[in-house]
Amino acid sequence: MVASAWAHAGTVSEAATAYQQHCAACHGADRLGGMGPALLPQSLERLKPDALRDVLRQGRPATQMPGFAGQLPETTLDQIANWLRTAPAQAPHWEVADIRASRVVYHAPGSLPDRPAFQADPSNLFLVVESGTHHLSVLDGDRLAPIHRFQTRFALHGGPKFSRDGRYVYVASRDGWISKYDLWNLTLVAEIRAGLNTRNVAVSDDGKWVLAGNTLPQTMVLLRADDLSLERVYPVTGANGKASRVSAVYDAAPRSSFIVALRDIPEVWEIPYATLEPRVIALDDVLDDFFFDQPYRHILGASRNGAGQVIDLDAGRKVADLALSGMPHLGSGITWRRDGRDVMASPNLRQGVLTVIDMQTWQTVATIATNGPGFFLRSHESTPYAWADAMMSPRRDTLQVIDKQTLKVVGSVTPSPGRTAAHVEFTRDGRFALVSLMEDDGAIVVYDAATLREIKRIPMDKPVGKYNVFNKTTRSSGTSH
Ligand code: DHE
Repeated sequence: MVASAWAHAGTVSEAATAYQQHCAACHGADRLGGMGPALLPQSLERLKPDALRDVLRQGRPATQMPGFAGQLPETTLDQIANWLRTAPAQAPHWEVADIRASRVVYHAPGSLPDRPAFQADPSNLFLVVESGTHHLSVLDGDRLAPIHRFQTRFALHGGPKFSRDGRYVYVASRDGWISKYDLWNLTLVAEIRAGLNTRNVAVSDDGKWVLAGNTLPQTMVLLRADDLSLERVYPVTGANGKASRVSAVYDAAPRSSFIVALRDIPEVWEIPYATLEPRVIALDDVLDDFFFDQPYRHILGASRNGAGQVIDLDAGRKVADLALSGMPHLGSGITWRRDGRDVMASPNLRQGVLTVIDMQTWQTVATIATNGPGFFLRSHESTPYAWADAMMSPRRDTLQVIDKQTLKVVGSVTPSPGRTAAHVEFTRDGRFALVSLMEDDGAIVVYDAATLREIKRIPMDKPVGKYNVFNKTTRSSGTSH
């Protein structure tokens, strides 16, 4: 062995030993997580190298994570940070028995009252994901005031998914935990860890099933919606025998099926509620980002290099190409009616544009220049405007307001200069627009949707997304589903 390889081996074993001494009690001897989150390369993908070193040195405020600066030498902390980015010697696995053993039932089905425990209109509640110290807040959408706050698992991602009556909500953490809350009783009902790294979750419109899509392991996990018990694990392997990570799972209510987008193989899967057996649709290209038309007949998809295509799910094939550039974020697209035709608009993660597409001809109707690349786009049936952020750009503090008829920018709001503002959701009646000020001492900033005047601020801990029960359960065309 050459000298550098000896040195590397020594470093690895020192880091591993330090991990077992100082970290394993909370994060698990196998790094799969415990009281603290999993520390696998996939779990740390989104944390910049400096941010990881800072957490090791200074800890995480308002959590059990202590800082090790002064307690461990700087070199050891750097070694641990590097070592955590490498795959464990034993490939992590998460089998049926692990999933089953992880399940916790806090309230058995049928054991809680069937009526809301509060005065607020249950259909105009908002759920806000606060990513700072990992909480969910429940807002009364009429009084625009919080009524409850829950601790959640580490790093929720993706939209919460509601049962049709709005009573239950299902959320997924990046660490693979699926949690079910009863919003009428304001309590956690059950939890299960479906994977080690999870993309998102979908709930069947008939209220029976919850489907989680994983990147680690490469599986989909079907749960019973009532108590989150495990029904089935689907290994995700393509016709060519190659395994794939899941990009996302969606509930296609009008088709009574789930649709599964895959990350590494050119296939889309449809899983009808009736059979629960996947129907595989072969594609020319892998899709990374997707949008469904309202009937869920078509998928508008884009690969990471920006190539766009339209898939007809009934025919099971591509029916059109889309003229897209940059990195369109079709998943955040919305639709509305303009001059008697349905149009779809999508933000772009790389370019300061919104692309507007005719849903009949699949041609681009307009390209609207914005302040910069953005993540989310939102509207509501009762407002003439769509709201777009520019959170991937230096103008991340400003949202622009676009007239859905003229396709012109007609206004803007800057809740706090220099501080990131993004993700809008409207009240049930579309009168107010709630914007996230995504900072540690952030807020939900409420605007009058007609005058763009600020109405109030509700302090929150790094709020990311917010979700209105009525808009979600009625599948408003101005929001995500
Ligand atoms: Fe998301 C939804 C993918 C990074 C906040 N994001 C989704 C969905 C997908 C997705 C497929 C739809 C799932 C659903 O709602 O069920 N997101 C991705 C990525 O591939 C990407 C770019 C990289 C990654 O590591 O996953 C990514 N997402 C982010 C962020 O950095 C954001 C801004 C902060 C965060 O918390 O991670 C972020 N994503 C969100 C939010 C939604 C979301 C708030 C739900 C939007 C909604 O309104 O429904």
